[in-house]
Amino acid sequence: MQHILSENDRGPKNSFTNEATRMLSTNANRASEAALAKPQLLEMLRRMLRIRLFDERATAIRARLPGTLHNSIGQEGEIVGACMALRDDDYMTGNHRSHGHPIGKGVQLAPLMAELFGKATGVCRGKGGSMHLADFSSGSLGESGIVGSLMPVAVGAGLSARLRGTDQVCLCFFGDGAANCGPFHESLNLAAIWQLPVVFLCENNGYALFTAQAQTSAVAHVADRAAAYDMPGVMVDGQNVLAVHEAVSAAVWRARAGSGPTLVEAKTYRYCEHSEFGEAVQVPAYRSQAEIDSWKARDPIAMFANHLFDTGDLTREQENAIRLAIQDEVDRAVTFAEDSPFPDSRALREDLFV
Ligand SMILES: Cc1ncc(C[n+]2csc(CCOP(=O)(O)OP(=O)(O)O)c2C)c(N)n1
Ligand SMILES: [Mg+2]
Repeated sequence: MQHILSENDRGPKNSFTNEATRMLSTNANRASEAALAKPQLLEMLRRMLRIRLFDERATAIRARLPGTLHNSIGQEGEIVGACMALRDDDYMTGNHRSHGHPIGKGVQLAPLMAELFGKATGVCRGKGGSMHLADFSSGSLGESGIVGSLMPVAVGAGLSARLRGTDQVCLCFFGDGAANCGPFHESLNLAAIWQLPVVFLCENNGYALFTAQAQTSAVAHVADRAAAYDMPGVMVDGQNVLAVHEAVSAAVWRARAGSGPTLVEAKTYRYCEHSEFGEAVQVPAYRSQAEIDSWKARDPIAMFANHLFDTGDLTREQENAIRLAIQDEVDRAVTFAEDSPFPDSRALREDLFV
């Protein structure tokens, strides 16, 4: 088992703190930069901003969208760092926090927003909504409201690649809460036994709903569980997009080479509440403002932009121009969704397996 963080830097058991992950940043920046050219670095920034601005807008208009939605604001670094370690023809599975993953994988904003509106022009023709969307054309195999349910699907995608003789890899996103569900154990075990090309990426944002990970896990770190499945377990600072890219690139390379799965745990944080409803929902006091502020002080987008300012790869004017262009993309996505029709009732029985 490999830990990027040393024993001392990982913090005491049962303490979820960003202190533990701070050490990683400097070295990871250097190593990952060596592999990334400037256009890729700027694309990383673009994709992180796309997730942030898309989810901010979706959250702002949540009352107009059917059902609830779960945003990924604060988690953009781990999503983009992981997705950009993939090839376009690789696969990806997600969960209920469901917009960032497809955006990271390259899904267009307009059909994604239309899906949230339930419109016929959506990626699933309006039948998936926020939580159950997929876009096979980009390798996004699905998002799902049933916690842990897509982990076996990721294993199946890995098995499919093996049987078809391709060198495709499947990246499997799941939360710290899902790590306590049966499908986590079954999926890691089977992927390890068959040495399948799957990268398990735990987005450890510290909480499942209102419950801290420390209260529900016997071990302090999800990555520690890799030992039980005889696969590498790697912890990484999820707020550092380059660190995540480096860790997941190594895991993807290993999977593609036929050496089997890896468990990567990205320590991250969600800024907003678990989910967004149209109406006010009573939230118990389960975390402090000081904790939220400490994570916001290490915002993945701001940290990466500052890094690019330092290296001379980006100016503040360029960052502003990128931000405005993406804001425009989001505006156009909302207009596209608003102007699109709802699915025809005759389409109700299409796309179903009966
Ligand atoms: C099988 C199952 N059990 C419980 C739930 C209720 N539920 C929805 S989201 C959630 C928390 C998931 O936490 P985590 O996996 O850490 O993801 P996060 O929301 O933190 O991104 C729970 C318990 C569910 N949807 N499915
Ligand atoms: Mg969580």
